[in-house]
Amino acid sequence: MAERPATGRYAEAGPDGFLCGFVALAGRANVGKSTLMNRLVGAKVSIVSDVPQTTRFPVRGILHRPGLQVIFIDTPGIHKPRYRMNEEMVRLATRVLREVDLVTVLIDASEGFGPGDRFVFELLKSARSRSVLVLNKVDLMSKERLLPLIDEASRTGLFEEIVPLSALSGENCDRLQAVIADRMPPGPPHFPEDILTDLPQRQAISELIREQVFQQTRQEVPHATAVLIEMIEEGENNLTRIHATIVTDRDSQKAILIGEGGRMMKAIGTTARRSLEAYLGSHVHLSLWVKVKKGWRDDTSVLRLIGLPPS
Ligand SMILES: Nc1nc2c(ncn2[C@@H]2O[C@H](COP(=O)(O)OP(=O)(O)OP(=O)(O)O)[C@@H](O)[C@H]2O)c(=O)[nH]1
Ligand SMILES: [Mg+2]
Repeated sequence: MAERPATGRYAEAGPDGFLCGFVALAGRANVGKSTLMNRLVGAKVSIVSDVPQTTRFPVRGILHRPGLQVIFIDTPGIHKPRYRMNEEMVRLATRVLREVDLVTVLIDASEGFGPGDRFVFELLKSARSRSVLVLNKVDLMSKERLLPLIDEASRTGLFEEIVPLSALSGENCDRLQAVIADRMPPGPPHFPEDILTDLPQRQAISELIREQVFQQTRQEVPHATAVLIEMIEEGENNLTRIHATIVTDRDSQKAILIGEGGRMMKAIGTTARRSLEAYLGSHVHLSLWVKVKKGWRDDTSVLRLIGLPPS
């Protein structure tokens, strides 16, 4: 494990003074919240794709350092909801802002501030939580373009610190970790040291399959898709059998998900199986079925099954 940094509250906490706190990662969709959480925790905890609205419910990832525990909460991207599902996603993300010790707001610095970011700032104001700003994706831009962004962000008066970084390459992520550590309150750890997330196994499995749908399909298809786990069976010879249903909204989307001669299903199944094997540490036999359930994004019984219980 890393040594304590040489300066700041974290270093001053002393050998017996444990710090433990909750930190939300918030921002509009696709700015890199899940990538950053995985980077900070040092493990793949939350799924990532280049499709906006990948994360659908808050996912916790836990950082362990000597004398410090940070419970990060990766939240769904804030966006304009068109379905009940999206209303619940935004509601959960907004609620988390008020429940944490610190909010880390992300923007995609390569795109600059947009109306979506400003809307997030308004939510942050109402939440009245302490906050820091991350200017993410600096690997995609020249450093000269950073200064005006830092100026504009400081003028909002909302942030205690502004940290430019790249969640993807890891550049300057240690700086953010130090900024966060110095703002954690004293308190005992909430989780044992070997726990990196409290996401239940069933949900983690469903997420890893959904990640492949998001990475391999385009346009409306990923948004119109959910993954329901029907069966997980640990068999002999270190083999886990998993049956999952991919639910989608329309026949045309089902056809895309299956693909010509079943090609898309096969591609999703093969990559999902590999990531499930890495996650479970066993061989996996994965059976996938596609089912059309029109209007499922407004159906609270389905939403409950995918971790979005109605408010
Ligand atoms: N170049 C670059 N790409 C990044 C960086 N961070 C994230 N990305 C990419 O941005 C896309 C979105 O990343 P996510 O981590 O899923 O973003 P998110 O904010 O969690 O998105 P939602 O869950 O949809 O709200 C992915 O393709 C990432 O690989 C970065 O620092 N640099
Ligand atoms: Mg995400």
